Amino acid sequence: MKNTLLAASLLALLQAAAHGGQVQISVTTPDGQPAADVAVMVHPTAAWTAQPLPEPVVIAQRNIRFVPFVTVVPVGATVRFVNQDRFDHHVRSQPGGPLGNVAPARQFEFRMAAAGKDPTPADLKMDVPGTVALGCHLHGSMRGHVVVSTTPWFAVTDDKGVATIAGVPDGQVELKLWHPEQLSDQAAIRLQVAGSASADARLNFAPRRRGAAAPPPRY
Ligand SMILES: [Cu+2]
Repeated sequence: MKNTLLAASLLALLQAAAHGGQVQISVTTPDGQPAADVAVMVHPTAAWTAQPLPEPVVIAQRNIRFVPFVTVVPVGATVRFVNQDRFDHHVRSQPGGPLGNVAPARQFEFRMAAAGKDPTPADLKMDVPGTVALGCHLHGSMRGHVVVSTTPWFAVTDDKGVATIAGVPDGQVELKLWHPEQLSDQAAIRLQVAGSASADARLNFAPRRRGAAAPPPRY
């Protein structure tokens, strides 16, 4: 009986180690509203084991928008652009930041044929860490963002301002936050992960509201 219990708890420990911890962060604006579209990257303080690269990460062109608006990929991953609109797009990287002075981590430009015509997806390997603002030559209002992360643990906050990151190794971690409109870096947050951990954060600026009624921000 004792041995069975011991074996069971050992197994639980091993499983916890294999799956890692879960980090949840809740991000608000300076006036306490939920902050969506915040990229959250979890950097363990200790060295970590390299993680396998994900399958190509899809950014759709849908209804004259990039979907999702903010995409995070680990460095070395492939981003796949897929045009789901019935007209062409002409995707390009462009300078980012509210002042338009942040050089894209990778420069590219390509025409995407309309869906149904010749919907060949365009694959791009993101091998330089940083950020890339996305635009379209044909539709000036189209905006999107890619964060190329040096850590494999990340997520983007949802409409409730919440991001959940699974599989984080136990131990001390630093959370780094990024929002496309930020002028200066957000304060890093230190956390101790032991199975799970949660944190609250407040942006150091008020992002413009983005929704169905409001046009995407223009820089
Ligand atoms: Cu377009």
